[in-house]
Amino acid sequence: MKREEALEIVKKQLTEHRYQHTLGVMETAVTLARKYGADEKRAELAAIFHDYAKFRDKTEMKSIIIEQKMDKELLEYNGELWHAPVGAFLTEKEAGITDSEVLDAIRYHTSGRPNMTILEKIIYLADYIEPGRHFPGVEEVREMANHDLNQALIQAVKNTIVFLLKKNQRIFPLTFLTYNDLVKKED
Ligand code: DGI
Ligand code: FE
Ligand code: FE
Ligand code: FE
Repeated sequence: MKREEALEIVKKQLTEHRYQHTLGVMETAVTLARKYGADEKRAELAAIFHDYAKFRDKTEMKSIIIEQKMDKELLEYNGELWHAPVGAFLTEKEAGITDSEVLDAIRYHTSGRPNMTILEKIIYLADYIEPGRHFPGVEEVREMANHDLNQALIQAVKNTIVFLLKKNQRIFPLTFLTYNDLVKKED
């Protein structure tokens, strides 16, 4: 699918602010893909669709998680986690994207997972550091992303966990598994 067509599809699903975020993720993901040797077209497509389901009704997302036999544990955790796996499902169903690497990058963009592909890492990181993001620590991760994809990713996952802990939010187990897996590989 061409970039313009993909953007047209997601624009209808998003607020203007979220659409601008998506454009930022797209540009950042393509830059990272070029730098770290991932497929630039896949990075572009995954970035465009990564938040496709962000504003879906929570009841609809819950039904999809159950009907599609996704991890039911998701339902015990913050609903903000749901748009990633539901987004992968709807990107295939509604937009006809069937590339499993692209769909997995969408599916795991919020939690990560152990043994992430380069494409998955790039989408997670691009989502975190795109130019529209302004939160403490983001500049450090941007700088790290210029040198070392894995180090930058560890820092982004770590910051996310600490941010959630400070808000007394529960951490989805897959988020911890992602962190442990990345740190283990640095030993
Ligand atoms: O959709 P975005 O805002 O661009 O970013 P995202 O998909 O990476 O994250 C969405 C939200 O999910 C964000 O507020 C942080 C939250 N989140 C990520 N991992 C976890 C989590 N929330 C909980 N409760 N537990 C997690 O493990
Ligand atoms: Fe997201
Ligand atoms: Fe996002
Ligand atoms: Fe530098």
